[in-house]
Amino acid sequence: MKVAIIMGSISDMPVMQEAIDILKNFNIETEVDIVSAHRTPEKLFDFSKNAHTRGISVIIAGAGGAAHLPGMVASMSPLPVIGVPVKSSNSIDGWDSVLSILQMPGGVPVATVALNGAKNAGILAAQIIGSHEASVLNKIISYKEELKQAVITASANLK
Ligand code: RP5
Repeated sequence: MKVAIIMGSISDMPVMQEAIDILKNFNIETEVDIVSAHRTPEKLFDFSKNAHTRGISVIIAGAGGAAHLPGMVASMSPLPVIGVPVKSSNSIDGWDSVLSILQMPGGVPVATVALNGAKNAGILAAQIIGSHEASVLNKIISYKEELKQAVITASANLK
């Protein structure tokens, strides 16, 4: 079971790296590539139509600005697509990225995370895989326990 992490531009990599890192933590194999909806449309079609034949089970797609990548992938792939709106340097506070990924038409869902929320995209992808793979599910359970313990420790340190 592999997670594909694609992004519209190499300029998205600093944000998308967080998804790669967290998936490594969970020992989930990743495939990373740049696929631009506007600059490499043929590659977008090829990737979207074939990803499910290559052992990929979840796709994380990040893009900024007129962020059509996640939605177009979702239009052609039967796999779940998680969209990461990236705040690009010339963006209008990131609203362009958020709205163009979030506001999908009925029938073609993209699970949209927060602006620059690549870490949560990685966790969500792991949870999807964990729903039918016990070893990954156990790692998610431990991860949530660590989050809880961090809050308990921070709270205790205030006293
Ligand atoms: C989008 O345009 C990319 O996803 C990126 O967030 C944004 C800017 O791309 P570059 O001009 O930096 O390549 O397609």
